[in-house]
Amino acid sequence: MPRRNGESLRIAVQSNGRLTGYSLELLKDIGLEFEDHERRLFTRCRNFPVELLFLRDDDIPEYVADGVADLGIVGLNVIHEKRAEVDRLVPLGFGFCTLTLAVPANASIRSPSELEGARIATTHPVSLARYLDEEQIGAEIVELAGGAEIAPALDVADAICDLVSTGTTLRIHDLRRIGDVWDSEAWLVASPGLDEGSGRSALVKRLRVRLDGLLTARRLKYVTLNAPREALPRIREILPGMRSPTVVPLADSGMVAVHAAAQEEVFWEAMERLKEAGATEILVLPVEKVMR
Ligand code: PRT
Ligand code: ZN
Repeated sequence: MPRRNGESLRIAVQSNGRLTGYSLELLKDIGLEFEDHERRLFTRCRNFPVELLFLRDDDIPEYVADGVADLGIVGLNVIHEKRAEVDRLVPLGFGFCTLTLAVPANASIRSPSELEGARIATTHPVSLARYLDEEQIGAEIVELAGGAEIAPALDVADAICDLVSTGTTLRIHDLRRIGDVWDSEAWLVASPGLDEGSGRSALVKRLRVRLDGLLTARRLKYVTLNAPREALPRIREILPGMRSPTVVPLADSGMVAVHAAAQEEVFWEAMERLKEAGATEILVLPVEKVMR
């Protein structure tokens, strides 16, 4: 790995997996320009003092905890599992999954409390052990490197504890969910050793402002419509998240154009109600960036 350039930030990203595409897109959306060189170990950003380090997701918490990387993008499940001492900065809105307990569909077990004495196959032994301890369930943990979903069919285990997102894998293997351990998503995490007031912590602050702007923008919609002036109170009831709209009189007497950012998703139902209230030419536009 190239020597560390003193004042540049190093961000650890999964090199090749479920989080990679989302992570790189996020970094590009907050203005970082880089080539990913098929995600070789290391790349430098062209327009910002940032270096990206491409790693297996399992290694990211430790690299960030040790300060080899200043920031990392990794699933909460891996942070729990590695018991890594990292600061959690921002949940990123992707990589959603749930660590779930499941049994063969025809098993008699209906709830986690009935797992007493059972063998549970998992790739998340630390998280499972903590859960069983908290719930006071005496079960045996069968630790696997992967493929927990086939363990019951091979009679290696009576139940599994694995990540689930769509539920397709459980269905394909004829497994039934009996309970959840916790929910996970990808987080931006930081090294606890990052000095306040140092050049690097100033860079982290800049990136966080951009990230907050991006994540806020994804929730915002920009709404424009024309309406009779007297319909304005009703329109504000239909779009409660609309803050201080701009209202401009139109040449047509009594009609106004309304422009506003709405803090919420604007669904078809809301648009239908706006139309009923007298609004026309209703446009709902995505917002790309925000800075307040
Ligand atoms: O090579 P490397 O070690 O970096 O990658 P990896 O193979 O360990 O991880 P990867 O790329 O599969 O997942 C990276 C992260 O994505 C995980 O740590 C989670 O935070 C998150 N994530 C989100 C998931 C899933 N959804 C997920 N469904 N990780 C794994 N799965 C697996 C699950 O283990 C099961 O085998 O997908 C299967 C179930 O999916 P469904 O959709 O059929 O329910
Ligand atoms: Zn992994």
